[in-house]
Amino acid sequence: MIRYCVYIFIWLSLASLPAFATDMSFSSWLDNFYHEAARQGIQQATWETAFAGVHTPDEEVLKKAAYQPEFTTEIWDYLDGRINRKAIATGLVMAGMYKKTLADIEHRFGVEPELLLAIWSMETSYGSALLHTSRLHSVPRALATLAWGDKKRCKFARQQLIAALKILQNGDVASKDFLGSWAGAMGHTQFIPTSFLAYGVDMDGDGRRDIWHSVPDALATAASLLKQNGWRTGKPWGFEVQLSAGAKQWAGQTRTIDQWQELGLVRPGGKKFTHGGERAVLKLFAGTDGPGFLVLRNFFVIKRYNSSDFYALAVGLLSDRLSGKRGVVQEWPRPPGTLKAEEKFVLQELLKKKGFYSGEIDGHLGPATAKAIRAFQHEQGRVEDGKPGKGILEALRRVQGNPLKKQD
Ligand SMILES: [Ca+2]
Repeated sequence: MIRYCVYIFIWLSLASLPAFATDMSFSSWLDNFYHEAARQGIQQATWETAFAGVHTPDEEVLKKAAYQPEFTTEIWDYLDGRINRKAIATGLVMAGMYKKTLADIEHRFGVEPELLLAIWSMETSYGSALLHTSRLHSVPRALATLAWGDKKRCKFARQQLIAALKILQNGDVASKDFLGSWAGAMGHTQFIPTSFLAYGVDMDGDGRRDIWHSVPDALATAASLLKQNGWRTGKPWGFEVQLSAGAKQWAGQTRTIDQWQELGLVRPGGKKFTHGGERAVLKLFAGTDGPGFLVLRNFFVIKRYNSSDFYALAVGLLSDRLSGKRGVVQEWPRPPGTLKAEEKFVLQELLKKKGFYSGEIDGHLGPATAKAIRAFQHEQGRVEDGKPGKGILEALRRVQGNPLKKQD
C-alpha cells in the first residue's frame, strides 16, 4: 500500500523530517512518529502509556474508514431516526435528571438546555452509545492507524493524535478509558481531540475535563464550543416555511425575515414570524415539494459542531420538540407506502405483540425487523420480502386482537 501522506509530508517539509519508507510497517511508523510527538512536548511516559502493547493497526478502524454508504439518505429518513418518541421521551427524562446542571451551564455559557440535550441525543443517544464498549476504539491506536494507513485522513489524524497525547498527558482521562469512535470522536458529546483541547470544560470541578464519564463536563464542553462560535442566547435557529411556486430560485439566498415575508413566505398554520429584522437563509431539503426553512445565525453555529445541514436541522428540530414546540408541520415528499417515524415504532410494537419480534422498540428498521416481517409474511402466505411499509402495517393492524392464521 502506498502511503500518500508520507509522500505529501516529505514533500512539504523536506529538511525537517527523518526519511520514511513508503511501505513502512505500522510499528516502524509509530517509532518514527514518536520523534514528532516528542518535538511537540509529548513525554516518553505518556507515549508509552498510550501505546503500551500496541504493535498492530486497528483493522476495524481501517474497515470503517473505507466504508462507503450504498445509498444517500433522504432528509425524512435522517430525521425519523433522530427525532422520534424515544429521543424525545429520554430527553425529557434527562432534562429532569440534570435540571440544575443544565441551568448552571445556561447561566455560564448562555446556551439553552434543550439545545444541549438535542446535541447529546444526536451524538450518543444520551450516552447510551458509550455502553457498547465493543464498538469503541482506543483513541491513540485508532488515530495512529488512520495516520499510517488512510490516505484521505492521514493529515487530520496526525494532528488529532498529537492532541490526543496532550489530553492523556494532562490527566483528563485514564489510558484505559481513552476510548472513542473509529475517527477519534470522544465521550458523551463526541469531541475530537483538537476541539476538546480548545473547548473542554471541567464543569463538575473535580479538576479533570472528563467528557467520557461526567455529563456536566460533556454538556458544558458542547456549550463552550457553541458560545465561542457565536451562539446567540434566546434567538431561534430557524423557522419552517411554506414555499410558493417560485421559491426554488431563492434557495440559499439571504434576506431579512421581513424581506422574506414581503416575497410571500409564510409559516404553516398562519403562525407569525418573530425577529423580523434578522437575516436568514432559505434552505430547501427536498426541493419545493417539501417544507422549506429560514435558518438564522444559530443554525450556522450548530454547524460548527458538525458541518452537515441535515445535522443542524435535526438538532434544531429536536431542541424545539424538547421545549414543547411542534415539529415539522408540512409533509415531506416520502415515496408512497413508506412509513413515518411514529409508524415505524408501531410496526415493531405490533410485530412484538404477535411474537414475531423480540428486539428493541426503537423505530430503527434493521435486519431483525426485516426478519420479523418475513416471518409474519410467511404466516400470512404473502410474498416474503421483509420490507416495511404501510401495507404490512395495515395487515398487522387487521390481525391485531385476532388469533393469527393464514389468510385464505
Ligand atoms: Ca470534571
